[in-house]
Amino acid sequence: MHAPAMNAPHGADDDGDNDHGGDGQVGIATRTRTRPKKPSMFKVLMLNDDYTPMEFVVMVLKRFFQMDLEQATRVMLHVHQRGVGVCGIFPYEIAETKVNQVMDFAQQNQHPLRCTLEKA
Ligand code: TYC
Repeated sequence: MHAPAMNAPHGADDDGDNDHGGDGQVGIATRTRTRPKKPSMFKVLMLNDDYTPMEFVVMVLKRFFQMDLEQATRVMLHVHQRGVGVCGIFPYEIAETKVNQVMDFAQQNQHPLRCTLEKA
């Protein structure tokens, strides 16, 4: 979806001199957003590898994505079988934080587990 351009007042004459209408009066854009723009969402994806223990992946999904044992096991097996799976969908900064937390935790435990972001 394309958001309407902000700060382009009606009557702009596009001749680049900022005096919309050519009458010599210079103005500034005054329109502001009333509704906050909803943040774009990002999928956090877990990637399969041959070495990370299944139990570790389940622990990660429980710890960082608030899944219960059953959910975490289902997602882990999906990733194991299909190569990639969605852990959750979040605003960018939260998604990025989760990826960093998972990568740090995997590294601390010397597992090659990887996690990435993708625009939802
Ligand atoms: N494939 C791993 C194994 O057989 C388990 C695994 C599942 C690893 C999911 C990573 O994201 C992953 N031990």
